[in-house]
Amino acid sequence: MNHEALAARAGAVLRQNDMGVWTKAAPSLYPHQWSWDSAFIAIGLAHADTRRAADEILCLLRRQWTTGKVPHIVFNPNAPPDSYFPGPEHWAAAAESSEAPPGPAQTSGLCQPPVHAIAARRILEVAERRDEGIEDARRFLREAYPRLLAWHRYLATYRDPEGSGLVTIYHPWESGTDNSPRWFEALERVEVGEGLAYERLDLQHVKDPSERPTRETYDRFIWLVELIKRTGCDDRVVHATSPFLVKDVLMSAILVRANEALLEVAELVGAPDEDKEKISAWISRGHEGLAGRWDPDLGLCLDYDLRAECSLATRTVAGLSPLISGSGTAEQRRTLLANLDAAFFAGNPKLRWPLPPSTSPGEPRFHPRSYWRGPVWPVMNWLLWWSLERSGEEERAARLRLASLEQLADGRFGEYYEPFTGEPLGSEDQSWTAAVVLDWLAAGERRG
Ligand code: 9WN
Repeated sequence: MNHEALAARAGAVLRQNDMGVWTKAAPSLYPHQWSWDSAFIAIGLAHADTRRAADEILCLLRRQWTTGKVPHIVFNPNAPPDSYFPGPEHWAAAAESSEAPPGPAQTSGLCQPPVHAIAARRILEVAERRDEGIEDARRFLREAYPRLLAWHRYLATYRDPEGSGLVTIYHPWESGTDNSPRWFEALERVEVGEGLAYERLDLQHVKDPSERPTRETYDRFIWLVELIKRTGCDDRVVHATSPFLVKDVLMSAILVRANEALLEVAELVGAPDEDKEKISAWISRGHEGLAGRWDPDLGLCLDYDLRAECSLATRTVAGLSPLISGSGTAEQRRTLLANLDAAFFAGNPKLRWPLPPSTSPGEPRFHPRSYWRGPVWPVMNWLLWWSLERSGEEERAARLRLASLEQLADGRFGEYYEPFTGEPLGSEDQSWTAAVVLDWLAAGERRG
């Protein structure tokens, strides 16, 4: 497809999944609003309609918990009851928390990576570039700012009581890279209790079960949800009791960039100086935290298991996190860039396109079809591209963008891609894939 046809097709996918003021993550596999998906979706939507993009973010932020947590799923009240598990019925106990939005279960009790402030900032940027809807975008930022600040404060406090600059997750679903071998050892330590009975619905939506997590992994996912629900989704109790408690470097790196965006928003909306000082302190702390997770042997950044008190050493794209946050020394940066291009990542000669697989093909748990265990994810490439551009790596960023557009040129907008054959896997017409295509195409137009 040429770029014009690709843009039209991406726009059509977003319209097809559009629910008015929010967008389904995928037509049937994911019938609800997912947190970080919506942030990427807003970035894509902004190129067609900045107002609609702003609504996407606001709709999610209006379901924020009183602690500041932005939930990982906002449920679609009209989704068929057997369309996604665990759905609102399963999270009903979470809705009873006094911190949850009032009324029947509207959200899950987890959260996901905080891409939202990056998206919010970008909405105004696009409005200014198009010279259209600027006042409206500024109004949106004024409305979103206090909620975004509360969200980041939640991550800096409840999710980092140690003040380490690193975000703690309670469940692999919170990382957004659920099935990644990053979590394998920590998950293996979780003992599934008695009486776990549930029916998986995800396998009805994919052709090949190997594209989804195994039964053993899913049991642990659902068991962890069960334990979190038993605490009433109380952060302090989860911290004290959960068998799975991990410092996530990718989420922490995204938070650094999101705090940078929030700082710009704070400036734009005339926020008080103490807010800006706080946000700046979060940024410095984030860089320090990530620096502390550098592994000189692997030349990557590693997650940390708070329960087992050890690093989780696996080569996944999350290891490249300092490239996303712009952290680390110049030498570490050179090492990371060399590793990105190395044969164990995007430089593998067998790859269909030179794009980093979610897990290095050199890892024993690498699987080319299973989600997050090998396939290439366009949204991860968007994050890398966007950050590389920001840190002056324009040429490398341009290569990543062009290879990504080639990968997506068939207009099927897979959720993820088999790294060697380029086959789209998981869901097709995945909203965030269409959204990042729109942003990449717009970046090409800017360059003429
Ligand atoms: C669980 C919606 C979400 C993404 C995640 C991706 C996948 C859900 C699932 O789909 O996770 O949240 O059921 O597999 O891993 O990153 O936000 O697209």
